[in-house]
Amino acid sequence: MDWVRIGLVGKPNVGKSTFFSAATLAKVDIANYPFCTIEPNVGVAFVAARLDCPCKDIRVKLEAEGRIEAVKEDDPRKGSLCEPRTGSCVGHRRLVPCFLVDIAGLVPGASEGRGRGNAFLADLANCNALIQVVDAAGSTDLEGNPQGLNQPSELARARVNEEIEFLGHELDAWIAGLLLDGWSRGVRRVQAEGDKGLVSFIHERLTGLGATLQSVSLAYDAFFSEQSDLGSPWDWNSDVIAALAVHLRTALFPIHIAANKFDVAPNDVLDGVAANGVIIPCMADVELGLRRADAANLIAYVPGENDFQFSDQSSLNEAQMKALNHMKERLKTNQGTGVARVLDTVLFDELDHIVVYPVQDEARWTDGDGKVLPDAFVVPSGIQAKALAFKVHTDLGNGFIRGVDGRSRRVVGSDHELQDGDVLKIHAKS
Ligand SMILES: Nc1nc2c(ncn2[C@@H]2O[C@H](COP(=O)(O)OP(=O)(O)O)[C@@H](O)[C@H]2O)c(=O)[nH]1
Ligand SMILES: [Mg+2]
Repeated sequence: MDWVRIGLVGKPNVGKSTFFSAATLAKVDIANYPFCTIEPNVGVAFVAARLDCPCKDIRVKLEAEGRIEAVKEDDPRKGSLCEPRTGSCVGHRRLVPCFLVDIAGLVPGASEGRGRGNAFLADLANCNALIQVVDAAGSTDLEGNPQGLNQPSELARARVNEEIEFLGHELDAWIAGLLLDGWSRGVRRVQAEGDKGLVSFIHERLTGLGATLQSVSLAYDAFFSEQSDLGSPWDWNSDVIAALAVHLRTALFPIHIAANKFDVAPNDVLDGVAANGVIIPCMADVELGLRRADAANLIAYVPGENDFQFSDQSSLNEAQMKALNHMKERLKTNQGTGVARVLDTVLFDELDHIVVYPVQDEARWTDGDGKVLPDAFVVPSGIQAKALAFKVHTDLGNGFIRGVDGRSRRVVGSDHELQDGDVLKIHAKS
């Protein structure tokens, strides 16, 4: 089971744990996944697939054939017909899982082993993407000490920029450290192979961080075109290696920003703030409050939306009513809390993933037990049929014969590229 892993990182007191709690509030039964040990700072967040669940197609067909009735007003599933093994589906809005990691311990000098040191950096390395939670209100200093709310926007903006730079510098220093260790000796060893040898040497050094040869190669080219009179790589001093590390870091770690505490931040705080990933305003504690109120049946709130409905106003006391009305207003002005939006953007746009539905019966879209569309896999866009088969089961990958597209019923080969929302049957030798 390789679910996408997204790390939440940032200085103390910005709202990482609040974001984590809000996004992972729904409990998920990990017992179904015996190989999945889960650490306390790792949770499962559910993200809505961008396209309707294919159970909508099933409903449309069955209704047209007069085999089922139209959706009833009071249907709790709002028409969904699938039986998700993990996650849920209401109104054909299919929720798919990803891991979220609350990575504490970003302190100045982490790359030199301060704070949690290498444990902190190892957490980062195991993530497919990072979201840096920053305090958009500028209400805390770099160590997380409270500085008061209602900061002027120039100061808040300066603090946000400082936070973003700070994480970048830590990662640069960490990468530079990995390169510097045994650099001249290692580089001499590959000198006969020229630039190509150098790139694969760097790649070898950084594979633990999830570096690909392609990303290292691009970063190296960008670095190389910027420098003049480089001389022999084994003579490069630590400044040159640090410059190389900056290019490698931006290629390896796009850092997406959740500009948190936006409810108390100056409106224009993000003007001119730049990151090497997306920047999305967030209100993690509003999200947490709403999800809790929804779980307690006080309101009906769908994460990502910019409004909610009261369930039974008479059951609310005055304080609850006031707090919820306040959140209602915040939701409207900010167009949602931003929590679902940042996860959606990172998973589907930045990581470029899609959701596909492997089935065993290409006509009924069921598994071997007759369950309808039980699995929704979050996979890289353009994944080939055989690679998907391997994700379902190693035996299915090894024995791959052909696939059948669930909609067109066409036979597809091992290199057939899947599209978002595809349903696929895989035939394999057993
Ligand atoms: N105003 C406001 N406060 C928030 C928000 N998110 C978190 N906080 C508060 O910020 C403080 C630190 O939050 P926490 O999640 O523990 O931060 P962490 O140290 O980064 O894990 C807590 O008092 C939270 O209630 C937000 O969106 N708006
Ligand atoms: Mg925390």
